[in-house]
Amino acid sequence: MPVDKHVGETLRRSDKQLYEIIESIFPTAPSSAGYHRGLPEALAHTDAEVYRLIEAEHNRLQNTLQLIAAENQCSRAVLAALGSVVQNKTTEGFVGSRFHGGCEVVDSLETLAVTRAKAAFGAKYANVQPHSGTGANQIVLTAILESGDRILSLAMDQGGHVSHGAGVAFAGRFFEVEQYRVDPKSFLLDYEAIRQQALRFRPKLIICGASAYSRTIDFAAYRRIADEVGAYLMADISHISGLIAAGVHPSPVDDAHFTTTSTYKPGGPRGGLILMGRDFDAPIQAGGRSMPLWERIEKTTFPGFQGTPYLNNIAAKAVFFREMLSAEYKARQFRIVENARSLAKAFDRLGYDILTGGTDNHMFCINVGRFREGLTGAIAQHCLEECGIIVNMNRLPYDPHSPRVTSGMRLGTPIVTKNGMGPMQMEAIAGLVDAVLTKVEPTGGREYRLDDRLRLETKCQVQDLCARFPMV
Ligand code: DSN
Repeated sequence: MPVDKHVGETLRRSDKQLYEIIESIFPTAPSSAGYHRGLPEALAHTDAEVYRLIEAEHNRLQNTLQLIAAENQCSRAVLAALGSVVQNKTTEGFVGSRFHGGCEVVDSLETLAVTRAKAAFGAKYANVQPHSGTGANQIVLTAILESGDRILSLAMDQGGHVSHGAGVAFAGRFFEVEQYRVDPKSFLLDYEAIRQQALRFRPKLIICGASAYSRTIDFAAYRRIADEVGAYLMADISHISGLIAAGVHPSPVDDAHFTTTSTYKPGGPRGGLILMGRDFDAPIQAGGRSMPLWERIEKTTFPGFQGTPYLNNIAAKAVFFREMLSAEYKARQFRIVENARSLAKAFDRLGYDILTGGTDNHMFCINVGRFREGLTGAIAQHCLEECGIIVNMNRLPYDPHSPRVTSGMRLGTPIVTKNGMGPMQMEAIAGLVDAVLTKVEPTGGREYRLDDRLRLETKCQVQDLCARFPMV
Protein backbone atom coordinates (compact mmCIF):
# COMPACT_ATOMS: atom_id res chain seq x y z
CA MET A 1 0.00 0.00 0.00
CA PRO A 2 1.42 3.45 -0.81
CA VAL A 3 2.72 5.16 2.32
CA ASP A 4 0.52 8.17 1.63
CA LYS A 5 -2.75 6.36 0.89
CA HIS A 6 -5.89 8.09 2.16
CA VAL A 7 -3.85 11.08 3.19
CA GLY A 8 -6.88 13.29 3.78
CA GLU A 9 -8.19 10.86 6.40
CA THR A 10 -4.87 10.94 8.24
CA LEU A 11 -4.84 14.70 8.41
CA ARG A 12 -8.43 14.76 9.66
CA ARG A 13 -7.62 12.37 12.52
CA SER A 14 -4.25 13.80 13.56
CA ASP A 15 -4.84 17.51 13.28
CA LYS A 16 -8.49 18.24 13.86
CA GLN A 17 -7.74 21.82 14.76
CA LEU A 18 -6.72 22.73 11.20
CA TYR A 19 -10.03 21.42 9.91
CA GLU A 20 -11.99 23.25 12.59
CA ILE A 21 -10.48 26.56 11.50
CA ILE A 22 -11.20 25.90 7.85
CA GLU A 23 -14.71 24.60 8.49
CA SER A 24 -15.59 27.64 10.59
CA ILE A 25 -14.87 29.87 7.59
CA PHE A 26 -16.44 27.97 4.68
CA PRO A 27 -18.96 25.15 4.33
CA THR A 28 -17.46 21.82 3.26
CA ALA A 29 -16.64 21.96 -0.43
CA PRO A 30 -19.34 19.81 -2.08
CA SER A 31 -17.10 18.57 -4.87
CA SER A 32 -14.00 17.90 -2.78
CA ALA A 33 -14.46 14.19 -3.45
CA GLY A 34 -13.52 14.80 -7.06
CA TYR A 35 -10.58 17.11 -6.60
CA HIS A 36 -8.95 16.64 -3.25
CA ARG A 37 -9.51 13.05 -2.21
CA GLY A 38 -7.50 9.97 -3.14
CA LEU A 39 -4.47 11.95 -4.32
CA PRO A 40 -2.07 9.03 -5.01
CA GLU A 41 -4.80 7.34 -7.08
CA ALA A 42 -5.23 10.52 -9.13
CA LEU A 43 -1.54 10.39 -9.95
CA ALA A 44 -1.71 6.70 -10.86
CA HIS A 45 -4.43 7.43 -13.41
CA THR A 46 -2.96 10.58 -14.92
CA ASP A 47 0.79 9.94 -14.91
CA ALA A 48 1.67 6.29 -14.52
CA GLU A 49 5.38 6.96 -15.11
CA VAL A 50 5.77 9.37 -12.20
CA TYR A 51 3.46 7.25 -10.04
CA ARG A 52 5.64 4.19 -10.68
CA LEU A 53 8.80 6.12 -9.80
CA ILE A 54 7.25 7.39 -6.57
CA GLU A 55 6.26 3.81 -5.74
CA ALA A 56 9.81 2.73 -6.57
CA GLU A 57 11.16 5.31 -4.11
CA HIS A 58 8.74 4.04 -1.49
CA ASN A 59 9.98 0.49 -2.09
CA ARG A 60 13.61 1.62 -1.92
CA LEU A 61 13.00 3.37 1.39
CA GLN A 62 11.20 0.34 2.82
CA ASN A 63 13.81 -2.20 1.72
CA THR A 64 17.06 -0.43 2.57
CA LEU A 65 18.55 0.90 5.81
CA GLN A 66 18.42 4.70 5.98
CA LEU A 67 21.43 5.86 8.00
CA ILE A 68 22.06 9.32 6.53
CA ALA A 69 22.24 11.64 9.54
CA ALA A 70 20.57 14.54 7.70
CA GLU A 71 17.51 12.50 6.74
CA ASN A 72 14.32 11.77 8.60
CA GLN A 73 10.85 10.40 7.82
CA CYS A 74 7.83 12.67 8.17
CA SER A 75 4.42 11.46 9.29
CA ARG A 76 1.56 10.62 6.91
CA ALA A 77 -0.21 13.69 8.28
CA VAL A 78 2.66 15.92 7.11
CA LEU A 79 2.52 14.26 3.66
CA ALA A 80 -1.22 14.90 3.58
CA ALA A 81 -0.80 18.62 4.25
CA LEU A 82 1.93 18.86 1.58
CA GLY A 83 -0.35 17.32 -1.03
CA SER A 84 -3.32 19.51 -0.18
CA VAL A 85 -5.18 22.26 -2.08
CA VAL A 86 -3.26 24.85 -0.06
CA GLN A 87 -0.50 24.34 -2.66
CA ASN A 88 -2.59 26.43 -5.11
CA LYS A 89 -2.70 29.65 -3.08
CA THR A 90 -0.47 32.55 -3.95
CA THR A 91 0.32 35.49 -1.74
CA GLU A 92 3.22 37.65 -0.62
CA GLY A 93 4.11 39.25 2.69
CA PHE A 94 3.19 38.16 6.20
CA VAL A 95 -0.11 37.66 8.04
CA GLY A 96 -1.87 41.02 8.35
CA SER A 97 0.12 42.48 5.48
CA ARG A 98 -0.55 40.37 2.37
CA PHE A 99 -0.55 41.50 -1.23
CA HIS A 100 -3.36 39.24 -2.55
CA GLY A 101 -6.95 38.52 -1.61
CA GLY A 102 -8.34 35.24 -0.34
CA CYS A 103 -5.83 34.76 2.44
CA GLU A 104 -8.10 34.16 5.42
CA VAL A 105 -7.47 30.41 5.50
CA VAL A 106 -3.74 30.53 4.83
CA ASP A 107 -3.42 33.33 7.38
CA SER A 108 -4.90 30.95 9.97
CA LEU A 109 -2.52 28.20 8.86
CA GLU A 110 0.54 30.42 9.06
CA THR A 111 -0.52 31.81 12.45
CA LEU A 112 -0.99 28.25 13.71
CA ALA A 113 2.45 27.24 12.39
CA VAL A 114 4.10 30.26 14.05
CA THR A 115 2.31 29.69 17.39
CA ARG A 116 3.26 26.01 17.44
CA ALA A 117 6.89 26.67 16.38
CA LYS A 118 7.27 29.18 19.22
CA ALA A 119 5.80 26.68 21.67
CA ALA A 120 7.97 23.81 20.40
CA PHE A 121 11.20 25.79 20.80
CA GLY A 122 10.33 28.22 23.60
CA ALA A 123 10.94 31.10 21.19
CA LYS A 124 9.61 34.67 21.23
CA TYR A 125 9.52 34.92 17.43
CA ALA A 126 9.21 32.36 14.64
CA ASN A 127 9.34 32.85 10.87
CA VAL A 128 7.99 29.79 9.06
CA GLN A 129 8.40 31.13 5.51
CA PRO A 130 11.99 30.19 4.53
CA HIS A 131 11.99 27.62 1.73
CA SER A 132 14.93 25.73 3.25
CA GLY A 133 17.51 25.73 6.02
CA THR A 134 20.09 27.22 3.68
CA GLY A 135 17.52 29.85 2.65
CA ALA A 136 16.91 30.68 6.33
CA ASN A 137 20.67 31.21 6.77
CA GLN A 138 20.84 33.41 3.67
CA ILE A 139 17.95 35.54 4.94
CA VAL A 140 19.68 36.12 8.29
CA LEU A 141 23.01 36.97 6.64
CA THR A 142 21.35 39.36 4.19
CA ALA A 143 19.33 40.98 7.00
CA ILE A 144 22.26 41.95 9.19
CA LEU A 145 25.34 42.12 6.96
CA GLU A 146 26.47 44.35 4.11
CA SER A 147 28.46 42.89 1.25
CA GLY A 148 32.06 42.36 2.43
CA ASP A 149 31.22 42.20 6.16
CA ARG A 150 33.03 39.60 8.24
CA ILE A 151 31.76 36.17 9.24
CA LEU A 152 33.50 33.65 11.50
CA SER A 153 32.20 30.11 11.02
CA LEU A 154 33.13 26.43 11.31
CA ALA A 155 34.83 25.13 8.16
CA MET A 156 32.98 22.53 6.13
CA ASP A 157 35.66 19.85 6.43
CA GLN A 158 35.57 20.37 10.22
CA GLY A 159 31.88 19.53 10.46
CA GLY A 160 30.38 22.87 9.34
CA HIS A 161 27.78 23.46 6.63
CA VAL A 162 28.35 24.70 3.08
CA SER A 163 25.99 27.66 3.64
CA HIS A 164 28.10 28.93 6.56
CA GLY A 165 30.85 30.38 4.39
CA ALA A 166 32.35 27.85 1.97
CA GLY A 167 33.93 29.71 -0.95
CA VAL A 168 31.70 27.94 -3.49
CA ALA A 169 28.45 29.16 -1.92
CA PHE A 170 26.55 32.39 -1.24
CA ALA A 171 28.14 33.41 2.08
CA GLY A 172 31.65 32.64 0.88
CA ARG A 173 31.17 34.72 -2.26
CA PHE A 174 29.63 37.88 -0.83
CA PHE A 175 31.17 38.21 2.62
CA GLU A 176 34.67 38.05 4.08
CA VAL A 177 34.74 34.69 5.79
CA GLU A 178 37.30 33.25 8.16
CA GLN A 179 36.71 29.74 9.43
CA TYR A 180 37.57 28.06 12.72
CA ARG A 181 38.67 24.49 13.21
CA VAL A 182 38.24 21.78 15.79
CA ASP A 183 41.12 20.70 18.00
CA PRO A 184 43.44 18.54 15.83
CA LYS A 185 43.83 15.85 18.51
CA SER A 186 40.43 15.59 20.21
CA PHE A 187 38.38 16.85 17.22
CA LEU A 188 36.33 18.87 19.73
CA LEU A 189 35.34 22.54 19.46
CA ASP A 190 37.97 24.63 21.27
CA TYR A 191 36.07 27.65 22.61
CA GLU A 192 39.20 29.49 23.76
CA ALA A 193 40.77 29.12 20.30
CA ILE A 194 37.53 30.39 18.71
CA ARG A 195 37.57 33.34 21.12
CA GLN A 196 41.17 34.22 20.23
CA GLN A 197 40.31 34.03 16.52
CA ALA A 198 37.25 36.23 17.03
CA LEU A 199 39.27 38.80 19.00
CA ARG A 200 41.77 39.00 16.15
CA PHE A 201 39.33 38.82 13.19
CA ARG A 202 36.53 40.98 14.68
CA PRO A 203 33.62 39.40 12.76
CA LYS A 204 30.21 41.05 12.56
CA LEU A 205 28.61 37.58 12.70
CA ILE A 206 29.67 34.33 14.34
CA ILE A 207 27.97 31.16 13.10
CA CYS A 208 27.75 28.05 15.22
CA GLY A 209 26.07 24.71 14.56
CA ALA A 210 27.26 21.80 12.46
CA SER A 211 26.45 19.06 9.98
CA ALA A 212 28.94 16.53 11.29
CA TYR A 213 29.75 17.14 14.96
CA SER A 214 28.66 14.51 17.44
CA ARG A 215 29.20 16.32 20.73
CA THR A 216 27.14 18.80 22.75
CA ILE A 217 27.59 22.39 21.57
CA ASP A 218 28.05 25.09 24.24
CA PHE A 219 25.89 27.86 22.77
CA ALA A 220 26.31 30.04 25.88
CA ALA A 221 30.11 30.01 25.35
CA TYR A 222 29.59 31.19 21.76
CA ARG A 223 27.37 34.04 22.99
CA ARG A 224 30.01 35.16 25.48
CA ILE A 225 32.53 35.34 22.60
CA ALA A 226 30.04 37.19 20.37
CA ASP A 227 29.33 39.73 23.12
CA GLU A 228 33.05 40.25 23.76
CA VAL A 229 33.72 41.14 20.11
CA GLY A 230 30.39 42.88 19.45
CA ALA A 231 29.16 40.29 16.92
CA TYR A 232 25.77 38.80 16.20
CA LEU A 233 25.45 35.07 16.84
CA MET A 234 23.55 32.73 14.52
CA ALA A 235 23.02 29.10 15.59
CA ASP A 236 22.15 26.72 12.76
CA ILE A 237 20.61 23.79 14.62
CA SER A 238 19.32 21.90 11.57
CA HIS A 239 20.82 18.56 12.59
CA ILE A 240 19.86 18.71 16.25
CA SER A 241 16.68 20.80 16.31
CA GLY A 242 14.51 17.77 17.20
CA LEU A 243 16.81 16.96 20.10
CA ILE A 244 16.68 20.60 21.22
CA ALA A 245 12.88 20.76 21.08
CA ALA A 246 12.77 17.62 23.23
CA GLY A 247 15.31 18.92 25.75
CA VAL A 248 17.91 16.28 24.83
CA HIS A 249 20.40 19.02 23.84
CA PRO A 250 20.68 22.55 25.33
CA SER A 251 18.80 25.20 23.34
CA PRO A 252 20.49 28.22 21.72
CA VAL A 253 17.22 30.12 21.24
CA ASP A 254 18.02 32.72 23.93
CA ASP A 255 21.82 32.61 23.53
CA ALA A 256 21.84 33.23 19.78
CA HIS A 257 20.38 36.34 18.17
CA PHE A 258 19.07 34.05 15.42
CA THR A 259 18.46 30.33 15.44
CA THR A 260 17.86 28.61 12.10
CA THR A 261 16.90 25.08 11.14
CA SER A 262 15.68 23.09 8.23
CA THR A 263 12.36 21.45 9.08
CA TYR A 264 12.88 18.08 7.36
CA LYS A 265 15.93 17.07 9.41
CA PRO A 266 13.95 16.89 12.67
CA GLY A 267 11.22 14.94 10.82
CA GLY A 268 8.91 17.52 9.23
CA PRO A 269 8.35 18.76 5.68
CA ARG A 270 11.14 20.29 3.58
CA GLY A 271 11.62 23.93 4.49
CA GLY A 272 13.32 26.33 6.87
CA LEU A 273 12.57 28.12 10.12
CA ILE A 274 14.04 31.21 11.82
CA LEU A 275 13.61 31.50 15.59
CA MET A 276 14.48 34.33 17.95
CA GLY A 277 14.59 34.51 21.72
CA ARG A 278 15.35 37.35 24.08
CA ASP A 279 16.88 39.55 21.36
CA PHE A 280 13.89 39.38 19.02
CA ASP A 281 13.08 43.08 19.36
CA ALA A 282 16.63 44.46 19.77
CA PRO A 283 17.01 47.48 17.47
CA ILE A 284 18.93 47.43 14.18
CA GLN A 285 19.56 50.31 11.77
CA ALA A 286 18.33 49.52 8.27
CA GLY A 287 17.18 51.67 5.34
CA GLY A 288 17.88 54.86 7.32
CA ARG A 289 15.75 53.94 10.34
CA SER A 290 15.78 51.80 13.44
CA MET A 291 13.61 48.69 13.51
CA PRO A 292 13.42 45.58 15.70
CA LEU A 293 15.46 42.57 14.54
CA TRP A 294 12.33 40.49 13.88
CA GLU A 295 10.99 43.12 11.49
CA ARG A 296 14.31 43.29 9.67
CA ILE A 297 14.15 39.50 9.26
CA GLU A 298 10.62 39.70 7.82
CA LYS A 299 11.48 42.50 5.40
CA THR A 300 14.49 40.52 4.23
CA THR A 301 12.40 37.37 3.80
CA PHE A 302 9.90 39.26 1.63
CA PRO A 303 10.51 41.23 -0.53
CA GLY A 304 14.24 40.90 0.13
CA PHE A 305 14.83 37.25 -0.56
CA GLN A 306 11.74 35.21 -1.38
CA GLY A 307 8.45 35.70 -3.18
CA THR A 308 5.38 33.60 -2.43
CA PRO A 309 5.81 31.39 0.62
CA TYR A 310 5.07 27.68 0.04
CA LEU A 311 1.75 27.72 1.87
CA ASN A 312 1.09 23.96 1.66
CA ASN A 313 4.53 23.54 3.15
CA ILE A 314 3.60 25.97 5.94
CA ALA A 315 0.46 23.88 6.60
CA ALA A 316 2.71 20.82 6.84
CA LYS A 317 5.05 22.69 9.19
CA ALA A 318 2.05 23.47 11.42
CA VAL A 319 1.20 19.76 11.55
CA PHE A 320 4.82 18.90 12.33
CA PHE A 321 5.31 21.50 15.09
CA ARG A 322 2.27 20.02 16.84
CA GLU A 323 3.87 16.59 16.57
CA MET A 324 7.07 18.02 18.07
CA LEU A 325 5.11 19.03 21.15
CA SER A 326 3.84 15.47 21.73
CA ALA A 327 5.22 13.11 24.37
CA GLU A 328 5.78 10.50 21.64
CA TYR A 329 8.05 12.83 19.64
CA LYS A 330 10.02 13.86 22.70
CA ALA A 331 10.53 10.26 23.86
CA ARG A 332 11.70 9.34 20.36
CA GLN A 333 14.46 11.98 20.46
CA PHE A 334 15.92 10.25 23.54
CA ARG A 335 15.75 6.90 21.74
CA ILE A 336 17.52 8.40 18.69
CA VAL A 337 20.48 9.35 20.89
CA GLU A 338 20.41 6.01 22.72
CA ASN A 339 20.50 4.21 19.37
CA ALA A 340 23.35 6.40 18.06
CA ARG A 341 25.34 5.59 21.19
CA SER A 342 24.60 1.86 20.86
CA LEU A 343 25.60 1.90 17.20
CA ALA A 344 28.84 3.81 17.93
CA LYS A 345 29.71 1.38 20.75
CA ALA A 346 29.06 -1.62 18.50
CA PHE A 347 31.46 -0.19 15.88
CA ASP A 348 33.98 0.61 18.59
CA ARG A 349 33.93 -3.02 19.75
CA LEU A 350 34.55 -4.10 16.14
CA GLY A 351 37.71 -1.96 16.03
CA TYR A 352 36.47 1.13 14.15
CA ASP A 353 37.81 4.61 14.89
CA ILE A 354 34.85 6.81 15.97
CA LEU A 355 35.58 10.53 15.78
CA THR A 356 35.66 12.01 19.32
CA GLY A 357 35.18 8.46 20.66
CA GLY A 358 31.36 8.50 20.67
CA THR A 359 28.31 10.71 20.41
CA ASP A 360 25.95 12.93 22.40
CA ASN A 361 23.45 13.30 19.56
CA HIS A 362 21.91 11.47 16.60
CA MET A 363 25.06 10.89 14.54
CA PHE A 364 28.76 10.12 14.47
CA CYS A 365 31.59 9.79 11.94
CA ILE A 366 33.95 6.86 11.47
CA ASN A 367 37.45 7.20 10.04
CA VAL A 368 37.25 4.23 7.68
CA GLY A 369 40.75 4.96 6.37
CA ARG A 370 42.11 4.00 9.77
CA PHE A 371 40.10 0.78 9.80
CA ARG A 372 41.63 -0.71 6.66
CA GLU A 373 44.43 0.32 4.34
CA GLY A 374 42.98 1.79 1.12
CA LEU A 375 39.41 2.04 2.39
CA THR A 376 37.84 5.49 1.77
CA GLY A 377 34.52 7.13 2.54
CA ALA A 378 33.53 6.92 -1.13
CA ILE A 379 34.19 3.18 -1.29
CA ALA A 380 32.33 2.63 1.98
CA GLN A 381 29.30 4.60 0.76
CA HIS A 382 29.10 2.89 -2.62
CA CYS A 383 29.74 -0.70 -1.60
CA LEU A 384 27.31 -0.42 1.32
CA GLU A 385 24.68 1.06 -0.99
CA GLU A 386 25.03 -1.99 -3.24
CA CYS A 387 24.09 -4.03 -0.17
CA GLY A 388 21.09 -1.89 0.79
CA ILE A 389 22.80 0.16 3.52
CA ILE A 390 22.53 3.92 2.87
CA VAL A 391 25.20 6.12 4.46
CA ASN A 392 27.23 9.08 3.21
CA MET A 393 30.93 9.70 2.81
CA ASN A 394 32.09 12.63 4.88
CA ARG A 395 35.29 14.62 4.95
CA LEU A 396 36.84 14.50 8.39
CA PRO A 397 38.81 17.28 10.09
CA TYR A 398 42.30 17.50 8.52
CA ASP A 399 41.29 14.85 5.95
CA PRO A 400 44.02 14.12 3.35
CA HIS A 401 41.36 13.08 0.80
CA SER A 402 39.22 15.27 -1.50
CA PRO A 403 35.46 15.76 -0.86
CA ARG A 404 34.67 13.12 -3.53
CA VAL A 405 36.86 10.50 -1.82
CA THR A 406 37.12 11.35 1.92
CA SER A 407 38.33 9.27 4.87
CA GLY A 408 35.00 9.36 6.68
CA MET A 409 31.59 7.78 6.78
CA ARG A 410 28.74 9.53 8.64
CA LEU A 411 25.91 7.56 10.25
CA GLY A 412 22.69 8.77 11.87
CA THR A 413 19.80 7.06 13.63
CA PRO A 414 16.62 9.22 13.19
CA ILE A 415 14.92 6.99 10.60
CA VAL A 416 15.76 3.57 11.98
CA THR A 417 14.54 4.83 15.37
CA LYS A 418 11.31 6.20 13.88
CA ASN A 419 10.60 2.76 12.46
CA GLY A 420 10.98 1.17 15.88
CA MET A 421 14.51 -0.21 15.89
CA GLY A 422 16.42 -0.29 19.17
CA PRO A 423 19.88 -1.17 20.58
CA MET A 424 19.67 -4.83 19.46
CA GLN A 425 19.10 -3.79 15.87
CA MET A 426 21.99 -1.28 16.13
CA GLU A 427 24.26 -4.19 17.01
CA ALA A 428 22.92 -6.08 13.95
CA ILE A 429 23.46 -3.05 11.66
CA ALA A 430 27.08 -2.66 12.81
CA GLY A 431 27.60 -6.37 12.06
CA LEU A 432 26.13 -6.02 8.55
CA VAL A 433 28.29 -2.98 7.77
CA ASP A 434 31.37 -4.68 9.18
CA ALA A 435 30.83 -7.82 7.08
CA VAL A 436 30.99 -5.65 3.94
CA LEU A 437 33.80 -3.30 4.95
CA THR A 438 36.11 -6.11 6.08
CA LYS A 439 35.72 -7.94 2.73
CA VAL A 440 35.51 -5.16 0.12
CA GLU A 441 38.72 -4.89 -1.93
CA PRO A 442 39.71 -1.26 -2.61
CA THR A 443 41.36 -0.78 -6.01
CA GLY A 444 41.45 3.06 -6.06
CA GLY A 445 40.05 6.06 -4.16
CA ARG A 446 36.53 5.33 -5.37
CA GLU A 447 36.95 1.94 -7.03
CA TYR A 448 36.62 -1.49 -5.44
CA ARG A 449 35.68 -5.12 -5.96
CA LEU A 450 32.85 -6.70 -3.96
CA ASP A 451 31.99 -10.39 -3.91
CA ASP A 452 28.59 -11.03 -5.56
CA ARG A 453 27.55 -13.57 -2.97
CA LEU A 454 28.33 -11.20 -0.08
CA ARG A 455 26.37 -8.43 -1.81
CA LEU A 456 23.34 -10.65 -2.26
CA GLU A 457 23.45 -12.16 1.23
CA THR A 458 23.79 -8.76 2.90
CA LYS A 459 20.99 -7.31 0.80
CA CYS A 460 18.68 -10.15 1.87
CA GLN A 461 19.60 -9.71 5.53
CA VAL A 462 18.95 -5.96 5.24
CA GLN A 463 15.57 -6.59 3.63
CA ASP A 464 14.62 -9.04 6.38
CA LEU A 465 15.57 -6.53 9.06
CA CYS A 466 13.68 -3.69 7.33
CA ALA A 467 10.59 -5.89 6.84
CA ARG A 468 10.39 -6.33 10.62
CA PHE A 469 10.34 -2.52 11.05
CA PRO A 470 8.05 -1.10 8.34
CA MET A 471 7.95 2.64 7.65
CA VAL A 472 5.62 4.54 9.99
N1 DSN B 1 23.30 19.54 5.53
C1 DSN B 1 23.42 18.42 4.64
C2 DSN B 1 23.87 17.23 5.41
O1 DSN B 1 24.12 17.34 6.59
O2 DSN B 1 23.99 16.15 4.82
C3 DSN B 1 22.15 18.14 3.94
O3 DSN B 1 21.46 19.33 3.74
